[in-house]
Amino acid sequence: MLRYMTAGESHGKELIAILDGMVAGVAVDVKFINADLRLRQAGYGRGGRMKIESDRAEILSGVYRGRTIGSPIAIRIGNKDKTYSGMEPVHVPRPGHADLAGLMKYGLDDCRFILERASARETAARVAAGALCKLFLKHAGVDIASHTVEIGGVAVERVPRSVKDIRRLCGRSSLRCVDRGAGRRMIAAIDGARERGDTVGGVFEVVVTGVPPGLGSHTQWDRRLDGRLARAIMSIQAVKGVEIGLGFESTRLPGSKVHDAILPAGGRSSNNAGGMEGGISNGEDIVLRGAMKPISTLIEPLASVNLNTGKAAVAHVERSDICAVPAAGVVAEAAVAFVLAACVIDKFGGDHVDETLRNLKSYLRDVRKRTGFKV
Ligand code: EPS
Repeated sequence: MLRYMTAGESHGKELIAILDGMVAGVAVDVKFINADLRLRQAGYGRGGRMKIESDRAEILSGVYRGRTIGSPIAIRIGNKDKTYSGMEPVHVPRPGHADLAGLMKYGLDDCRFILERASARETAARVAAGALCKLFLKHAGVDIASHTVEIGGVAVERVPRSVKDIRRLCGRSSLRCVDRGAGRRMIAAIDGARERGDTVGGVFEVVVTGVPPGLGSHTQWDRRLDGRLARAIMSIQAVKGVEIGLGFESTRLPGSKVHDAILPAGGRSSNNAGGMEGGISNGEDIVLRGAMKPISTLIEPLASVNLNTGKAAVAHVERSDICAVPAAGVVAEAAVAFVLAACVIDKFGGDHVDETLRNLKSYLRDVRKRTGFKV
């Protein structure tokens, strides 16, 4: 069973990710992990913290001579801003953050004890664990990319449907957006929010290619791949919605326009299902979207209450981002990579990646024989 866990506070000493259950023999390229960490830090609209940090993964265990050895993999990412212990207590919770709900739950009186862990800084550790899962998935021919489809109400007018197109069309876009015109309008929306002391949210899309059919299962709610992916995306800080394939749009169309006809040689006439039917991957690309609310820390803060005095007060303000949608896309790639790696290991087993791949190949051979489809 593959699992992972993270530890660390936003302004504490460091972040830690532990990935347990990864098979042996996976080639680990720290540069690849660091490239994802860099991407997570990027994107127009990020705040001052990203100018301070330069996130790098240090692998502490589970990798020997550049390959996994089957034991738990601990990864460390140091914080440059480790000012936690010297920070002022926060008594006015920020609407939209975990501050108030967390204080009520944990019986504490300083919002900092909640916000330090609730912060999206934690996603750096998730990205590192997810990058390791991507390296495993590479062996199986699975490739993942993300791009920004909407920010502050400005949406792209064209959507790439392949990982290759995403990589080609995103080019040097600071928003990782394939539509240049829309990208410029998104930047204007972020600038406008900054001038008003406000923030903006948006939507990112993740596309996965090379997914073998048969991951997940229709037989039990918690084995359904769509459910597992939706949970993973929804668990990313500030995400308020997840769509798979055509998503909510499919409710506005008749069945004849929604379902993807099956072609005689295999493949589909369309991919509105987003690569999953009945909670099982069907061999098409997985396509899903996450909706991110605007960051909750506002320079022009909303009304709140000072929990020490019980009196009305404006919410606490601290350094934050205006928009982090492109970064959320990178985090979502990691979240998806983890779920897919876990499902591949569930289905094909093995303790060494060669064993997993042998099982995968023999299964695909069998599917080809039984269906005549190219899988
Ligand atoms: C983040 C680090 C944080 C924030 C942001 C994401 O750093 P700091 O609080 O020191 O500025 O920039 O966190 C949030 C948006 C949030 O809501 O907590 C990071 O590394 O991604």
